[in-house]
Amino acid sequence: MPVLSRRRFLKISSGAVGLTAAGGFAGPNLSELMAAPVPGDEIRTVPTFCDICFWKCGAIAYTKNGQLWKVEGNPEDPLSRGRLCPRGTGGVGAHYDPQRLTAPLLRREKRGQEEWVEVTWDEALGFIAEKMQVIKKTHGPEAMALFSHGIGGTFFKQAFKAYGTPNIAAPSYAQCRGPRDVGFNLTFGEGVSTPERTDIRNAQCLTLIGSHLGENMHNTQVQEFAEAIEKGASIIVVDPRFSIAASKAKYYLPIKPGTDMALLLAWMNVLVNEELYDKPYVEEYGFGFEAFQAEIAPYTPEWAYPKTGITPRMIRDTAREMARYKPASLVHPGRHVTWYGDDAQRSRAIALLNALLGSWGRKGGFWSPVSMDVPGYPHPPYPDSERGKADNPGHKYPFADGALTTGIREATLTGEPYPIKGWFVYATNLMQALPNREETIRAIQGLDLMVVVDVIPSEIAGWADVVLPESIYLERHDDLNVEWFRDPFIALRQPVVESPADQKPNWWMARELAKKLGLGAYFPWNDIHEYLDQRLQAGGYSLADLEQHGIIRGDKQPVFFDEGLVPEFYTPSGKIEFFSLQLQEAGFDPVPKFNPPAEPPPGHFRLLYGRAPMHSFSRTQTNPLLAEMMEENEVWLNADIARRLGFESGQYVRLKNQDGVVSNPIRVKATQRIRGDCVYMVHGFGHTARGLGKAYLKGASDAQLITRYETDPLMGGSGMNVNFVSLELEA
Ligand SMILES: Nc1nc2c(c(=O)[nH]1)N[C@H]1C(S)=C(S)[C@@H](COP(=O)(O)OP(=O)(O)OC[C@H]3O[C@@H](n4cnc5c(=O)[nH]c(N)nc54)[C@H](O)[C@@H]3O)O[C@H]1N2
Ligand SMILES: Nc1nc2c(c(=O)[nH]1)N[C@H]1C(S)=C(S)[C@@H](COP(=O)(O)OP(=O)(O)OC[C@H]3O[C@@H](n4cnc5c(=O)[nH]c(N)nc54)[C@H](O)[C@@H]3O)O[C@H]1N2
Ligand code: SF4
Ligand SMILES: [Mo]
Repeated sequence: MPVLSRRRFLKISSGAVGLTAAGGFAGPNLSELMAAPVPGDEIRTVPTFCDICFWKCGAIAYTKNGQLWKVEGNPEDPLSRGRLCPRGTGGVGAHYDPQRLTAPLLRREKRGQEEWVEVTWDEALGFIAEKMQVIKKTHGPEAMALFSHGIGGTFFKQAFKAYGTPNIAAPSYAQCRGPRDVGFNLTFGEGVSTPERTDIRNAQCLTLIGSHLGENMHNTQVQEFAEAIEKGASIIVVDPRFSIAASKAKYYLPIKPGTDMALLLAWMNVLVNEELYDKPYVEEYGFGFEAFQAEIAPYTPEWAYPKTGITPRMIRDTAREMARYKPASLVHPGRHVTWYGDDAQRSRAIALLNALLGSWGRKGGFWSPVSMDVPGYPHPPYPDSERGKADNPGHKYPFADGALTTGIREATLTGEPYPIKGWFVYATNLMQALPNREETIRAIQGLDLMVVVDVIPSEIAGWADVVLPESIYLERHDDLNVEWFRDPFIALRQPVVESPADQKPNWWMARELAKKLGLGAYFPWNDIHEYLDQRLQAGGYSLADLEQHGIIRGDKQPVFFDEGLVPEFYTPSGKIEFFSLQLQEAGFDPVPKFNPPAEPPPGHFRLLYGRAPMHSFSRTQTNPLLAEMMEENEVWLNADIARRLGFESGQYVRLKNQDGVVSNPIRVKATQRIRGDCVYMVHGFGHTARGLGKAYLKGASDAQLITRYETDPLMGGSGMNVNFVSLELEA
C-alpha cells in the first residue's frame, strides 16, 4: 500500500490555501442558467431523489445545453407526489454554490485555523489510511468513530464496520428524534420511523405539539397537512409561538414552554374521567390500564392550568374535540423532540394519548410501514468488537437503542470506557448540531486524526486535518432508497451533471479508503453500476428500468388494522403498555409524571429555535438560490416586552446566554406571535467558518448559545431548550 510521508506531499502541493481562497470556482450567472429555454436549446431530464434534507423526495432534474437548469418533483414518487418543497427546488443552487470545496485539503497550521494545502486524492486517502492503521495498532479499531448523517454515509459505514469499529453515530438520534421513538417503542413496541408513519391526510382531528409543519417543510407531511385542512380537519396547535401551523388551527394553545407533559396528563385525565376514550380498543389491546387510570387521576385541568397557562375550559374543549373524531384523531409525535431532557417520557405520554384515541394502526392515525425486498450486496462478515460501543458505557441509558453522538464525544474527552483517537465526519456539521460547542472543540483537540467529508468549508471542516470534497447529490449515485412507507417503493439517486472540480462521490471515497486499509474484499464491485445492478437483480428488479423512471413501486399492502393488518405489539406484554413494567424495573416512572422546568433568571428569556421553509439546518446558507430567499435569521421577541425594554424590529442585538456566551448580531422581530417568556430563532445561521462567503457571520447561531443541555435519563438524548438569553443592543 503506498504510504505518503508528510514531506513528500508538502513538496507536491506548494500552494497553500486559506479557506476564503478554497472556493476557486467563481459564482456563475444564475439568472442566465435558470432562464426559460429558447428554441434550439437541448433539454434532457434525469430522475433522481433530493438531498437538501433527508426526506428523499423523488425528483426530475433538467439540464439545458448540458448545464443544470431546474429540479421538479417526480409524479411517480409517493413522497414528493410531483412537488418539491422550496429547498428541493433550490437544490440547483447547491451545484452552483461559489463556496464549494474543490479539492482534497490537508491541514497546514494548528487545528481550527482553516489553513490547508491542496493534495491529490491518493495523498489524502493515503494519509488517512496510514493514520487509521496506527490508531488501530495502538488503541484498537474502536478508537475510530464515524459520524455520518444521511444515505450518503452508507458506504463509509460499511468501510468502518469492516475496519472493526462499532462507534457510528448521527445527530438525528440524540439531538433529534431518538426520544420519540423510544417513547413510542416503550408503549406500542415500535417507533414512529422515518418518514413518520402518520396518516395526516385522513386525520379528522390533528394535534400538533410544537411540530411546526409549514416551517418544518418535510414535503409529504406538509402536503398531507394541506389536504387535511382542505377536507375540514380540526387542527389543534400547542406552541409558545404562533407558528404557521397555528394560523391554520381551530384551537391554538400558547403553552408555557416546557410544560407539555402537564397538558398531556390533563388531556388524558379528561378522556378517562369523561369516558371519552376508545374503550373497546383499550380493553382489547391495552395492558395495565387500571394502574394507569389511578396514576393520572390527580392531573385535572385545574391542576394543569397554573403550570401550562392553558385554561381548564380550553383543556376540556380540546380533549373533547380530539375524542369526537377518534380513531381518526392523530396527535402528531413530533420529530425534533430533544427539548427538556424528559423527552422520552413526554413522547411516551403522546403515545399514550394516541392509544386512548385508538389511533395506532387506524386510518387517520398511524399506518404500519411496508417496504420492498431488495437484498444487500453480499460481503464478508464484519469483525466483532470485543469492547462494544463507547457511547453508553454500562448501559447507563438503558433504553438507548441508537448510538449517542454526545456519548462518543464524552468518551473522547474522558478516555472512558476506552480512548477514542480519530473522528471521521461525513455530512454532519457537529459544531451546529451538538450542544456545547466548547466540549466538541476540546474533544477534537485531543484526537490523532480528524477527517471531514463535506461539500462546503463548514465549521466542522474547519477543524479537520483532512477535508474531502464531495460531489453534491445531483452529481453522484448513492445507495438505493428502499423506503419503509405506506406504499412500498425503490428510488434511485443518479448523476444529472458532472462535478465542477475535483469532487468525488462517497462510494468512491469509501471504496478507495477501504482498499488502502486492506479491506478491498468488502467492496468487491468495480463500480457503482455493478453494485446497484447486483442488488436490484437479486430482488428481481432492473436497473435500466429504475434509471429511466427513478422509482419502482410495489403492490399495495394492508397498513391499517381495518385493512386486515394483524394488530401486533412488540412490547414485553404483547400489548399497548399503559403501565410499563420495564420502566418500573429500571427505576423510572411506569406512567409519565410532570417535572416543572427551571424558570428563566430575571431579564432572561428561554431560547427556542426551529426551521424556516427555505433552509435546511446549517447546510443551505451558502446556496445562492436559498440565501436569496432568506439571508439571515431574526430573533422573535414579544412585542410588549420589546416596547418595555426599548427594542424595535429591525434593530441588531446580541444575545448573551446564562454562561456569558455572546452571539453574532441578530435582528429583532418584535411580534405578538410569541409569549413573553421566550425568544425564538431559526437554526443554522451565524456561521463562523471563514470560507462561507456571504453566510460568514450572517445572523446568529442557536447552537453557539446552547451551552447547557439536559440528558434524557432513559436514552441519553440532549434536551436543548434549557438555555436562557438576554438581549443587548448592538452599538
Ligand atoms: N442547536 C441546534 N442543534 C440541532 C438542531 C437545532 O435545531 N438546533 N437540530 C437537530 C436536528 S433535528 C438534526 S436532524 C441535526 C442535523 O444535523 P446535521 O445533519 O449535522 O445538519 P447540518 O448542520 O445541516 O450539517 C450537514 C453538513 O453536511 C454538509 N453537506 C451537505 N450536503 C452534503 C453532501 O452531499 N455530502 C457531504 N459529504 N456533506 C454534505 C453540510 O455542508 C453541513 O456541513 O441537528 C440537530 N441539532
Ligand atoms: N424547512 C425545513 N424543514 C425541516 C428541516 C429543516 O432543516 N428545514 N429539518 C427537518 C428535521 S430533521 C426535523 S427533526 C424537523 C424539526 O421540526 P419539528 O419536529 O416540527 O419541530 P421542533 O424543531 O421540535 O420544534 C420547533 C417548534 O416547537 C416550538 N416549541 C419550542 N419549545 C416548545 C415547548 O416547550 N412546547 C411546545 N409545545 N412547543 C415548543 C417552537 O416554537 C417551534 O415552533 O424539521 C424537518 N423539516
Ligand atoms: S422535503 Fe424538500 S428538501 Fe427535503 S427531500 Fe423533499 S424536496 Fe428535498
Ligand atoms: Mo432532525
